[in-house]
Amino acid sequence: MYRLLAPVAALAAAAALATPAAAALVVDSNSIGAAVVVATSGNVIARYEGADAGLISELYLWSPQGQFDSLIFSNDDSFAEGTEVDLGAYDAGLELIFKLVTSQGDVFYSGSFLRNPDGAYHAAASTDGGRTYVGFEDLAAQNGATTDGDYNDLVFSFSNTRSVADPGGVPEPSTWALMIAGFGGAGAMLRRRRQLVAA
Ligand SMILES: [Ca+2]
Ligand SMILES: [Ca+2]
Repeated sequence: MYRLLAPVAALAAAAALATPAAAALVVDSNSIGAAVVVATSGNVIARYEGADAGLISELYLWSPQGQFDSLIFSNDDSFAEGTEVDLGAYDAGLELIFKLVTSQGDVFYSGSFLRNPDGAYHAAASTDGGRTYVGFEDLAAQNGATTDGDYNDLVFSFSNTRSVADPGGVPEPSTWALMIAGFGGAGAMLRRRRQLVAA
Protein backbone atom coordinates (compact mmCIF):
# COMPACT_ATOMS: atom_id res chain seq x y z
CA MET A 1 0.00 0.00 0.00
CA TYR A 2 2.73 2.46 0.99
CA ARG A 3 4.67 1.61 -2.12
CA LEU A 4 1.75 2.96 -4.17
CA LEU A 5 1.46 6.17 -2.15
CA ALA A 6 4.94 7.45 -2.98
CA PRO A 7 4.45 7.73 -6.77
CA VAL A 8 1.07 9.41 -6.25
CA ALA A 9 2.69 12.03 -3.99
CA ALA A 10 5.44 12.57 -6.58
CA LEU A 11 2.81 13.11 -9.28
CA ALA A 12 0.96 15.62 -7.11
CA ALA A 13 4.21 17.55 -6.54
CA ALA A 14 4.91 17.59 -10.30
CA ALA A 15 1.39 18.90 -10.98
CA ALA A 16 1.87 21.68 -8.42
CA LEU A 17 5.09 22.74 -10.17
CA ALA A 18 3.36 22.89 -13.55
CA THR A 19 1.11 25.81 -12.61
CA PRO A 20 0.00 27.50 -15.86
CA ALA A 21 1.51 30.94 -16.40
CA ALA A 22 -0.57 34.11 -16.35
CA ALA A 23 -2.73 34.52 -19.44
CA ALA A 24 -1.85 38.22 -19.59
CA LEU A 25 1.52 37.47 -21.16
CA VAL A 26 1.31 37.50 -24.96
CA VAL A 27 4.04 35.51 -26.72
CA ASP A 28 4.31 36.64 -30.33
CA SER A 29 6.84 38.19 -32.72
CA ASN A 30 6.29 41.65 -31.16
CA SER A 31 6.74 40.54 -27.57
CA ILE A 32 9.69 38.17 -28.01
CA GLY A 33 12.80 40.23 -27.34
CA ALA A 34 10.83 43.35 -26.38
CA ALA A 35 12.49 45.68 -23.86
CA VAL A 36 10.96 46.59 -20.48
CA VAL A 37 11.02 50.39 -20.19
CA VAL A 38 10.08 52.57 -17.21
CA ALA A 39 6.87 54.51 -18.03
CA THR A 40 7.08 57.48 -15.63
CA SER A 41 9.87 58.43 -13.21
CA GLY A 42 9.20 56.62 -9.95
CA ASN A 43 9.05 53.22 -8.29
CA VAL A 44 8.59 49.94 -10.16
CA ILE A 45 6.89 47.09 -8.32
CA ALA A 46 7.50 43.53 -9.54
CA ARG A 47 4.90 40.77 -9.07
CA TYR A 48 5.50 37.03 -9.35
CA GLU A 49 2.95 35.57 -11.79
CA GLY A 50 3.97 31.92 -11.85
CA ALA A 51 5.92 29.38 -13.87
CA ASP A 52 5.60 26.25 -15.99
CA ALA A 53 9.10 24.81 -16.01
CA GLY A 54 11.15 21.74 -15.27
CA LEU A 55 14.24 23.75 -14.27
CA ILE A 56 14.63 25.98 -11.23
CA SER A 57 15.51 29.54 -12.27
CA GLU A 58 16.36 32.72 -10.41
CA LEU A 59 15.56 36.25 -11.57
CA TYR A 60 17.76 39.31 -10.99
CA LEU A 61 17.70 42.92 -12.16
CA TRP A 62 20.92 43.25 -14.14
CA SER A 63 20.80 46.89 -15.21
CA PRO A 64 21.01 49.45 -13.79
CA GLN A 65 23.45 47.53 -11.60
CA GLY A 66 23.44 48.24 -7.91
CA GLN A 67 19.93 49.68 -7.81
CA PHE A 68 18.44 46.33 -6.81
CA ASP A 69 21.15 43.67 -6.80
CA SER A 70 19.57 40.80 -4.89
CA LEU A 71 17.32 37.96 -6.01
CA ILE A 72 13.87 39.17 -7.09
CA PHE A 73 12.07 35.84 -7.64
CA SER A 74 12.77 32.15 -8.10
CA ASN A 75 10.38 29.61 -9.61
CA ASP A 76 11.08 27.15 -6.81
CA ASP A 77 8.09 27.00 -4.45
CA SER A 78 9.40 29.70 -2.07
CA PHE A 79 7.44 32.50 -3.79
CA ALA A 80 3.65 32.49 -3.85
CA GLU A 81 1.98 33.83 -6.98
CA GLY A 82 1.10 37.48 -6.38
CA THR A 83 4.22 38.15 -4.25
CA GLU A 84 5.36 41.75 -4.83
CA VAL A 85 8.86 43.27 -4.62
CA ASP A 86 9.64 46.99 -4.81
CA LEU A 87 12.59 47.40 -7.19
CA GLY A 88 13.13 51.08 -6.30
CA ALA A 89 12.78 54.31 -8.28
CA TYR A 90 13.93 54.81 -11.88
CA ASP A 91 13.84 57.52 -14.55
CA ALA A 92 11.21 57.39 -17.28
CA GLY A 93 12.46 55.76 -20.50
CA LEU A 94 15.14 53.64 -18.82
CA GLU A 95 15.34 50.01 -20.00
CA LEU A 96 15.32 47.56 -17.09
CA ILE A 97 17.38 44.51 -18.09
CA PHE A 98 16.65 41.26 -16.26
CA LYS A 99 18.94 38.27 -15.80
CA LEU A 100 17.83 34.65 -15.47
CA VAL A 101 20.16 32.07 -13.89
CA THR A 102 18.99 28.50 -14.42
CA SER A 103 19.74 25.34 -12.46
CA GLN A 104 21.65 24.14 -15.55
CA GLY A 105 24.05 27.06 -15.08
CA ASP A 106 22.84 29.07 -18.09
CA VAL A 107 22.58 32.87 -17.80
CA PHE A 108 20.12 34.69 -20.06
CA TYR A 109 19.02 38.33 -20.40
CA SER A 110 15.81 40.09 -21.37
CA GLY A 111 15.71 42.30 -24.49
CA SER A 112 18.08 41.89 -27.43
CA PHE A 113 19.32 38.43 -28.47
CA LEU A 114 22.80 39.97 -28.72
CA ARG A 115 23.03 39.79 -24.90
CA ASN A 116 22.67 36.02 -24.85
CA PRO A 117 25.48 33.50 -25.39
CA ASP A 118 23.32 31.36 -27.72
CA GLY A 119 22.30 34.35 -29.89
CA ALA A 120 18.58 33.85 -29.16
CA TYR A 121 15.87 35.86 -27.44
CA HIS A 122 15.13 34.60 -23.95
CA ALA A 123 12.31 36.83 -22.75
CA ALA A 124 8.95 37.98 -24.09
CA ALA A 125 7.36 41.19 -22.77
CA SER A 126 3.87 42.57 -23.42
CA THR A 127 1.86 45.34 -21.78
CA ASP A 128 -1.72 44.83 -20.68
CA GLY A 129 -3.84 47.12 -18.51
CA GLY A 130 -0.90 49.29 -17.38
CA ARG A 131 1.28 46.31 -16.42
CA THR A 132 4.12 44.76 -18.38
CA TYR A 133 4.21 40.95 -18.28
CA VAL A 134 7.51 39.20 -18.86
CA GLY A 135 8.16 35.50 -19.43
CA PHE A 136 11.60 33.89 -19.65
CA GLU A 137 12.66 30.91 -21.74
CA ASP A 138 15.09 28.77 -19.73
CA LEU A 139 16.39 26.41 -22.43
CA ALA A 140 19.42 27.34 -24.52
CA ALA A 141 18.92 27.59 -28.28
CA GLN A 142 20.94 25.63 -30.79
CA ASN A 143 22.31 27.42 -33.86
CA GLY A 144 20.29 30.53 -32.98
CA ALA A 145 16.95 28.66 -33.03
CA THR A 146 15.10 28.11 -29.78
CA THR A 147 14.61 24.50 -28.76
CA ASP A 148 11.43 25.17 -26.78
CA GLY A 149 10.21 28.77 -26.93
CA ASP A 150 7.19 28.70 -24.62
CA TYR A 151 8.56 31.70 -22.67
CA ASN A 152 6.65 30.75 -19.53
CA ASP A 153 9.44 29.26 -17.41
CA LEU A 154 9.42 32.26 -15.04
CA VAL A 155 6.66 34.83 -15.47
CA PHE A 156 6.43 38.14 -13.63
CA SER A 157 4.92 41.59 -14.18
CA PHE A 158 5.67 45.21 -13.35
CA SER A 159 3.78 48.33 -12.53
CA ASN A 160 4.86 51.59 -14.19
CA THR A 161 6.47 50.02 -17.26
CA ARG A 162 5.79 49.43 -20.96
CA SER A 163 7.17 46.94 -23.46
CA VAL A 164 9.03 48.24 -26.50
CA ALA A 165 9.42 45.82 -29.42
CA ASP A 166 12.98 45.11 -30.51
CA PRO A 167 13.36 47.15 -33.71
CA GLY A 168 15.13 44.20 -35.32
CA GLY A 169 12.33 41.76 -34.53
CA VAL A 170 13.12 38.07 -34.85
CA PRO A 171 16.05 37.82 -37.26
CA GLU A 172 15.36 35.85 -40.45
CA PRO A 173 18.13 33.61 -41.85
CA SER A 174 18.70 36.15 -44.68
CA THR A 175 19.12 38.93 -42.06
CA TRP A 176 21.69 36.81 -40.25
CA ALA A 177 23.61 36.31 -43.51
CA LEU A 178 23.61 40.10 -44.12
CA MET A 179 24.71 40.79 -40.55
CA ILE A 180 27.56 38.28 -40.74
CA ALA A 181 28.62 39.76 -44.10
CA GLY A 182 28.42 43.22 -42.48
CA PHE A 183 30.63 42.20 -39.57
CA GLY A 184 33.11 40.65 -42.03
CA GLY A 185 33.12 43.83 -44.11
CA ALA A 186 33.73 46.03 -41.06
CA GLY A 187 36.63 43.78 -40.04
CA ALA A 188 38.18 43.94 -43.50
CA MET A 189 37.86 47.75 -43.49
CA LEU A 190 39.57 47.98 -40.09
CA ARG A 191 42.37 45.72 -41.29
CA ARG A 192 42.86 47.90 -44.39
CA ARG A 193 42.93 51.03 -42.24
CA ARG A 194 45.50 49.48 -39.91
CA GLN A 195 47.66 48.53 -42.89
CA LEU A 196 47.42 52.09 -44.23
CA VAL A 197 48.44 53.50 -40.85
CA ALA A 198 51.31 51.04 -40.59
CA ALA A 199 52.45 51.81 -44.14
CA1 LIG B 1 7.71 26.03 -19.91
CA1 LIG C 1 10.59 26.85 -21.97
